[in-house]
Amino acid sequence: MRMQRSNNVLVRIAMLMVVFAMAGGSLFASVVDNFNAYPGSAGNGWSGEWTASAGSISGSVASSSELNGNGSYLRGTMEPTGTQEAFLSRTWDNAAVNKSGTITISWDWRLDAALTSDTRIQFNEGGAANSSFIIVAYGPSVGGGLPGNEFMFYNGTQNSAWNNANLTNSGMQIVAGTVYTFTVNLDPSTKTWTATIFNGTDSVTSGTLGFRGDVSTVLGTLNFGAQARNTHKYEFSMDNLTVAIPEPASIGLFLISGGFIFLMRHVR
Ligand SMILES: [Ca+2]
Repeated sequence: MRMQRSNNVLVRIAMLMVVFAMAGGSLFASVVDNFNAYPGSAGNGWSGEWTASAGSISGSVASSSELNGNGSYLRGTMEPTGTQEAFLSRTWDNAAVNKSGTITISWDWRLDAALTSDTRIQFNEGGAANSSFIIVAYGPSVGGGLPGNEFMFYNGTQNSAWNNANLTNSGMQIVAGTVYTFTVNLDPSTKTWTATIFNGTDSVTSGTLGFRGDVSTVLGTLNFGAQARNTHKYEFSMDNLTVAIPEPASIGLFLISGGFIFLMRHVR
């Protein structure tokens, strides 16, 4: 009799583990691009390949001068003309995302040639007006009271209108050749975000910032781009792009731990 109960317990544990594994396969995994291929294809959590917007943009997989020893990476060049905004964009499969949970996006990035005076670079998620996070930086002489060669966080008011006054200095300078690790946390439930930038030695962390757009469900589209008032070349490298949604994993752990408590109570 005792042996039979133990067997039942083992079966229940096995069933719980199967449920956990199934959930892990469809909902709990991080979406990662290690740039072993470019522009990539749909699958592994991505809705499609990398796409290029306006401007002359090229991207290719490179392997020498790795970023943080993470193997092959994306080497990108953009040459926007006039006031064009040039972007490389990729969208993760948002259908499986817990839309009320916190989404953590991280990537390694390097500027491969100093920014020219009136070039602006930008990282963001979403469309222009319905962006969640926005990080920007200008070349050395931008004017308007904005700092040159420094990353800035956009503290949006969730009303979609662009306002330079919403830019807050990060305190992190851009130096060509340095590898930076960005970590961005999106909280769609409060339409807020935070970010950390690490340059291999020092890190800066933002306070709580607002989304630009009034969006409680993010689009899942990541944009890495540049804008120039004249034709300027912008060269960068990127690797280790990860989109992580931790809440479902926590729910899984909760379920499995709850299951064990249930089993322990019934095994006695
Ligand atoms: Ca890589």
